[in-house]
This record gives sequence, C-alpha cells and structure tokens, in this order.
Amino acid sequence: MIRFSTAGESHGEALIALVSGVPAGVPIDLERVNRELWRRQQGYGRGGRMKIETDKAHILSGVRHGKTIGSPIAIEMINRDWKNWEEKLPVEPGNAALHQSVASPRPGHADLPGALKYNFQDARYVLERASARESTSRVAAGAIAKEMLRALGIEIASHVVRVGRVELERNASWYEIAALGAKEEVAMGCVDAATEERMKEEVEEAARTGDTVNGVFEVVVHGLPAGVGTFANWDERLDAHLAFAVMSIQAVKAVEIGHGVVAASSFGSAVHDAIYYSEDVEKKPTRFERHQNNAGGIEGGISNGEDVVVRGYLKPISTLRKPLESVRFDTREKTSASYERSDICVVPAAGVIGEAMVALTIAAQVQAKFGGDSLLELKRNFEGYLEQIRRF
Ligand code: EPS
Repeated sequence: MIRFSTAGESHGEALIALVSGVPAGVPIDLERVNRELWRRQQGYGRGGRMKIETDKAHILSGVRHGKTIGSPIAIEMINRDWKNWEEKLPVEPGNAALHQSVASPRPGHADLPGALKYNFQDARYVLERASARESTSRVAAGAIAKEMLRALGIEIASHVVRVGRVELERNASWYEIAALGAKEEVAMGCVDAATEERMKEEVEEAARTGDTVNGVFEVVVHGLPAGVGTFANWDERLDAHLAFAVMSIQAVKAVEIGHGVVAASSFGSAVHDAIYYSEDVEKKPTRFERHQNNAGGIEGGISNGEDVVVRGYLKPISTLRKPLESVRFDTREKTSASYERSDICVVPAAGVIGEAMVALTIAAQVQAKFGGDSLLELKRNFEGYLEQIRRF
C-alpha cells in the first residue's frame, strides 16, 4: 500500500516527506525530483520567500544506487529562511522578547479556527503548519510517485485554465500541456500566449491594489488504462479519491472532474461521450474510443482509458497587503488583519502541487490493483492486464 505523510513548519529548520509502499527497483532521477520542486516555486505573482528558498530534495532513506529498495523513503528539504527564525521560533523556550506573534487573525486563513481549536492566543503556531510551504513536501513525495508511474508509461501534467476573470477559452491538447513542464521560464502556466498575457495583467492589477487573485488549475493523467477504481464501494471510487486529494491542497475550495460543472447545467445528450470502435487493429490499449472527454476519463468511479482530468479551484490567498477587518487576540479590539510577506497569485504552483497529489493517488490505486514488491513484478502484472484489455 502506498502511503505518504509530511512534517515541518514554514519557518522551521526543514520540511520532511515520508513515502512508503513504493515497490523496489523504481529508478529515481534526483534531477527530476528537484525539477518538480523548482516548478513549484515558479509563477508570476510569487512573494519574497521564493527569492530566499531554492528547494532541494535530500533523500535520507529508501533509495540506493539510483533505485528504490522497498523501504520507506524519507526526504528532507532545508528551509533557508530558518536562519532568520532560529531565535524567534526555537524548539526550546528561548527568549520570549524575540517571539514574533501574529496578533490579529486573517479572514480566510486557518488563523482564527486554528487558534480556537489549539487554544493559542497567537496565530503564529497555526500559520506555521497551515502555510502552503508544506506543499513542498507533497511535491517531493509526488515526484517519487511520478517516477513509479513513468516506469509504467503513465504521465501527469498540469496547466492553468483561469486566473481571476481571465479564462482559457479553447481546449488544450495533452502534448501542449505536457510541453509546459519542460519550459525554463514559467509565467502563468497557460498554453495560450495571448491568454497568458491577460492572466498576468490580472495579477498586476491585484499587486497594484494590495489585493490577491487566484484561479483554476487542471491536472491531466495520460496513459492510465481503463479499470482503475471501482463503483463497488463508495470509498473505492477513483473520482472520490482524486477529489479528496486535490481538495486537501491549501486554498483549494472546489474540485471538478472533467467538465462536471458545465454538465450540471446541460442535457445528457450534450454531455456524455459517445462510444466508438476503432478500425485500427493495432490501436492500444483498446479499440474502444471516444471523440470527446467530458467525463474526464472516469465513469462509474472507474478510469475509462481516456485522459483523467481534474480541476482545482483556488480561493485568493488570504494574506492581503490591504488587510480586511479583524479583532486583536489580546484586547478584543477591532483592528486590521495581520500582514506578513505573501504571494499575490499561486495558480501555476498549485497546479504542480495538484500533479503531486494526483500522482500519489494514482500510484496508490495502481499499486492496489496490480500489486508487486518489485517493479519487475508490478510491470508483469500491469502488462498482463493491458494484454487482457487489448484482447477484450
Ligand atoms: C510558501 C511559503 C510561505 C508563503 C506562502 C507559501 O512563506 P512565508 O510565509 O515565509 O512568506 O509565501 O504561504 C502562504 C501563502 C500562506 O498563506 O501561508 C511556499 O513555499 O509556497
């Protein structure tokens, strides 16, 4: 069973990812893992912290001579900013005068519910873990899952389909979306240059007015065969697993599979993807095909062989340079919400985090269906199943 967990705080010494259940023998390319971490740091509208950090994966266990060995994989990412916080946030009691408290909770952030829940008169301890800095660990773990899926020919990529009021108004092909991942400069992560310019203007407007803006990212899984997930039990449906995983990303407030939102206001005849049988006897992995993919590659909680498409809808970042009203924790007086350095827009980065969460979900589902303690065994099972589908 593939599982993962993370630890670490935004201004602590390091972030940690722990992944277990990956079969032995999966090649791990450290450069590709670090490239994912780099991608998460990119995008027009990122804040000052990204100038401080250069996130790098330090693999502590589970990988030897470039391959997984079946034992848990522990990865550490050092926070360079720690040197500025060592005295403000020490592990030991330290000097209280150096403590940098967050006195008035930010609407939209975890500050107030977190303080109430954990009985803190200061939101500092809440934001340290609630911060999206934690997503660094998810991307490191997701990069390991991507390596396993890549060995089976399953790939994952993302792009940005909305920033504020600006929407991508055409379909994007898998090849266009996958090509974005190889770019050396990332602005908005949109496949269409003219739309990307308009997205940047949205970010510029938010920057000018002390505001924030976000939007929608889309993650696409390419090469997943039909048959992963099932309708047999509510908690085994692939779409439910993906929704949980993507909803857990910081700032995500809604998740969509395929064109689920538009489908809710359409007639069935306009929504469902008609089934055809290809003339091409060599067509892989099956001759059954669709000419559109409104279902987002999932029917009845099972992958249907088309690309799996998941969208994450992000609320705007809740740390505003022009803050909203709030209340002081100590005096209960009306005040402005705390402001700390923050991002203005994070949609492209959230897409990379989305890829990681989707990769971990798909890898876990694939491992659950096909099994195997080594990549050799997993591949044999996987290829045997592909042959079964081909012959259907
Ligand atoms: C982030 C690091 C954080 C924030 C951001 C995401 O660093 P810092 O708090 O030192 O500026 O930039 O977190 C938030 C937006 C948030 O609300 O907590 C990162 O690495 O992605």
